[in-house]
Amino acid sequence: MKKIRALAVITAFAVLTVCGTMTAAALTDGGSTSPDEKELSVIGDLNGDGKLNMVDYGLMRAYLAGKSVTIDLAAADVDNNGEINDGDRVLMQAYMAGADVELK
Ligand SMILES: [Ca+2]
Ligand SMILES: [Ca+2]
Repeated sequence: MKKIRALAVITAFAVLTVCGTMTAAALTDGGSTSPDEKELSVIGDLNGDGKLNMVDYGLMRAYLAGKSVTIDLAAADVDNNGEINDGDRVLMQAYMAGADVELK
């Protein structure tokens, strides 16, 4: 019996830990802001909600895949080379991962 109870406690702890981590991750993702934000147009803010996050990255991927999505084309050109391509997507990804990259 003791073994079973110990297993139940460990399982409960594991579930709580996973749930807690997921909640923290969701909160962090939703509230992410960048010190480089500009007032009028946030670079990389493809959906115009004022933040650059996974939603924008998802839109970028969809756009590059040729899907019909509405994005802010000026904000999508994060390396400011005049075109929107995989380089911009990679830069967005690196930026969100916390890499020391500059969005223009
Ligand atoms: Ca956004
Ligand atoms: Ca570009």
